Amino acid sequence: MVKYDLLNFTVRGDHTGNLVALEKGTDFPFDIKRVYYIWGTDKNAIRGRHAHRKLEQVIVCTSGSCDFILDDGHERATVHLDNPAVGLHIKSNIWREFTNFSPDCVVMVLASEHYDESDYIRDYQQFKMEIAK
Ligand code: T46
Repeated sequence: MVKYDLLNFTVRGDHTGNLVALEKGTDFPFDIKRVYYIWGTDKNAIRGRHAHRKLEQVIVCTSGSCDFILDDGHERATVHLDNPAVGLHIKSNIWREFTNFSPDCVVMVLASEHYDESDYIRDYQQFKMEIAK
């Protein structure tokens, strides 16, 4: 089984709408050092195609939907994200691709580290080699 978690955030909602607050220590599995978001992606584009050596991330589809394909080198799992109150928690050494973007899709990512290209494994054979060590 590919290891990942789906975090159900507490929603503070009333008749005017909904709010999710994520606070260090109480609602979140790590200290957030970076936030980025992705939108305006073609439906069939495939993003990702890499793994991280150290980085942990929580991925939230704040609008619309998309599919994350996770691969631990042995098995694959597809996670459909379409709920802003759910976060996909991915730890290190998981190959990820994401696709099937709805036109209104906005993917927000909360990351445990600053951006560091040397943390990326962008070649699948290299990924297989590193996890076999
Ligand atoms: C991930 C998935 C879910 C930066 O300069 N700073 C940043 O913090 C990030 C994330 C990217 N970049 C630059 C690097 C590339 O020149 O932005 C460009 C696009 O990045 P990339 O091709 O890595 O984007 P995705 O959507 O394939 O992957 C991103 C994250 O990089 C990755 O960590 O897990 O989103």
